[in-house]
Formats: sequence, structure tokens, C-alpha cells
Amino acid sequence: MIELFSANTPNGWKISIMLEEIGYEYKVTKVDLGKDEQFKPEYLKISPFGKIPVIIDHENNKSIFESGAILMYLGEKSGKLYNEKDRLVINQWLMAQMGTVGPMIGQHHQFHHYNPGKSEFGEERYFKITKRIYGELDTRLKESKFLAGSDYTIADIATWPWMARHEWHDIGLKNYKNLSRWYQEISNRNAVIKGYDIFKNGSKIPIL
Ligand SMILES: N[C@@H](CCC(=O)N[C@@H](CS)C(=O)NCC(=O)O)C(=O)O
Repeated sequence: MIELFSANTPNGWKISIMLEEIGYEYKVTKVDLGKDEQFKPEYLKISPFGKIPVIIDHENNKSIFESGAILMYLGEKSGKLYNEKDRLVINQWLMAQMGTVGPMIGQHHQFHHYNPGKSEFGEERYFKITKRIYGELDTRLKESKFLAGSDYTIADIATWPWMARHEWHDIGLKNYKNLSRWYQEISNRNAVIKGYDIFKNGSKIPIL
């Protein structure tokens, strides 16, 4: 059984979606970020930077932090969504999500959604970068059905949750034809619908 320490955020949804996709038994332990539960000494033992998500694999008592590392672990363990033939390409798109898509769009959330009016520089900078990311993903998805090729993989699972915040971005996902096609196709998957509703309180995926 896998225990997932998480919150209702894009980085958290990545792992509940993956666990639904591979059909593993799991339970979610909520980490209340608003109450700083991520900084409790017990939690810092399994998450040195005080972040969600983390998993504990109770089959072997391993704990794993960093969503990309967790996706790779679950992909290898299950033999699903991280195929050998495309691994080099999957790794690149996964790392691009970890290093660029998530951190940059995360800043856009901070300046544009949570703290508008506090920094014109921050708002403009991350709006522009997020818009560029939309364009870059759209270009990739014009030539490729999924991010790492013809198969749906952990690279898509890592990236889709950031697009599921598209209403916060004010960029207009609909205007990006290939990115919209990809977003819609993944949004229709049962595992994604279930994994998005991580705390089983009826959360629905934002429509296009
Ligand atoms: N690179 C990390 C980022 C995780 C991350 O930033 N998690 C956020 C929620 S989406 C968090 O735990 N924030 C709490 C904090 O920074 O205090 C990963 O992908 O696992």
C-alpha cells in the first residue's frame, strides 16, 4: 500500500493521478500547507524541503520526495507509463516540467492570482513566461500526440495538472489548438478525473 502525503495542488494531483492510472491501493494523508504542517519535524524527516508530495511505500518502507522522482519510481515499479523505448524523451519532458513548467507557472500563480498589485515586475515577468510556455507546449503537441511521443506517459501526468489551473492564468488555453486537444484528451481519462478529486469532495476538472 502506498501512503501519499499531499494537498489539493498541481504537484499533489500528479501523484494521485499516477496512482489511479496504475491501479495501486493508496491512502492520502492531508498536509495542511495553510497551517504549516509541512514544517513539522516528523514531516521534514521524509520531506527535507518541507514540500508535498511525498509517498511512503509500505511494502518496503521506502519514502520518496520530489514529484518527478515519485513518478519515476511508480513508473518503474508498475512497469506502466514510463516505457523503456521512449525513456530518454520522457525524462527530458519530465525534467522540463520539473525545472521550467512548474516553477515558472507557480510564480505566475503567486504574482497574478494570489498577490495582484504587489509587484508589476513580477506580474509581467511570469505572465510573459507562462504565455511562452503555453506556446512551447503547443508547438511540441503539434508534432507529437503526447509530450514524449505517441504514448501517454509520466511526462504528461507531470504537466497536465499545471494546465488544469488555466483559469487562473488568464492566457486563454482555447487559443492553443494542440495544447487544448491534449488537455481535453487527458481530462477525459477516468484516472485523471479520480486523481484530480484527491480528497473525494467532488472537485471537477476545469473545462476548456
Ligand atoms: N519540486 C517539488 C515542488 C513541490 C512543491 O512546491 N510543493 C508545494 C505545493 S504545490 C508545497 O509543498 N509548498 C509548501 C511550501 O513551500 O511551504 C516537487 O515537484 O515535488
